[in-house]
Amino acid sequence: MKIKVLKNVFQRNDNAARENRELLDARGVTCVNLLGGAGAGKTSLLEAVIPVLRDSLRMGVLEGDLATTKDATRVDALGVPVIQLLTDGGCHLTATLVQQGLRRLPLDGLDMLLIENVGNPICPAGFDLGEHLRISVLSVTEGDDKAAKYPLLFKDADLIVLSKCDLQPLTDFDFNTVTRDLRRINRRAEILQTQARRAIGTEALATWLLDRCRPSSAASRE
Ligand SMILES: Nc1nc2c(ncn2[C@@H]2O[C@H](COP(=O)(O)OP(=O)(O)OP(=O)(O)O)[C@@H](O)[C@H]2O)c(=O)[nH]1
Ligand SMILES: [Mg+2]
Repeated sequence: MKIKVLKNVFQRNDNAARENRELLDARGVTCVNLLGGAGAGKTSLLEAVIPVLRDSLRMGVLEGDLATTKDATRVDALGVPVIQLLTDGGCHLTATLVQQGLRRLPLDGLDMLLIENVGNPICPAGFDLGEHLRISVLSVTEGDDKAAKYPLLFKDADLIVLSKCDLQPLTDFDFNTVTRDLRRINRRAEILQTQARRAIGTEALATWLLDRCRPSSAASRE
C-alpha cells in the first residue's frame, strides 16, 4: 500500500521562510518581524517611527490581522506601501502568506520591510517568516509577569520594547522584575522603554532600526 505522507507544517513554513529571506537578501531589504500580544502597541510604534525614518529609509509594511484592514489603513495614512495580510482567523502569520505579500510590494524600491504580526503572545513566535530581525513588544498594562509566562515571545528577539510606560504609575508593573525575567530568557536583546503616544523612546527605536538596515541598501541610496 502506498503510504501517504503529510509534510510537517513547520517544514513547509521553514522552506517558505528561507525563500523569503533569499529574496529579501537579493533585493537588499532588511526585514523586521514585530511581535506582541493583542493591543501591546505595535501599530502605534510603527506610527511613531515611520515618520521619523521615512526620509532616510524607503520602508514598506506587511500588516497581519485576523479579520480587518484597520492597521493597514493607519499605516497607509503615513504614505508608505502597505499590504494587509488576513489570516482568516489564524492566530499568526505564516511565511507562505508573507510570500504572497512580498509579490505585491515594490521590493526593488525598499530598504526596510516591517511586518506587524497578529496580536498574540504565543503562536507568532514559533513561525519564522524570513525576517532578519525580531522585535517583541510587551506593554506595561499586560503585567510584569508576562515575560516569565510567555518566554517564547522574547527568546529570539533582537530588541524587546516595553511599551505604554506612561501608564506604569497606574499599574503595579515592576521594571526590575520584568528585566530580571527577560534576562533569564534572552541575554542579548536590547530592552527599550517607550511611550508612543508622547513620542518618548521612539526616537531610540528609529535609530535602532536605522543602524541595522543592511549596508547594501544604504549604499544603493548614496
Ligand atoms: N497610553 C498609551 N497608550 C498607548 C501607547 N501605545 C499604544 N497605546 C494605545 O493602546 C491601544 C492599542 O494600540 P495599538 O497600537 O493598536 O496596538 P497593537 O499591538 O497594534 O494592537 P493589535 O494589532 O490589535 O494587536 C490603542 O488605544 C493605543 O492608542 C502608549 O505608549 N501609551
Ligand atoms: Mg496593530
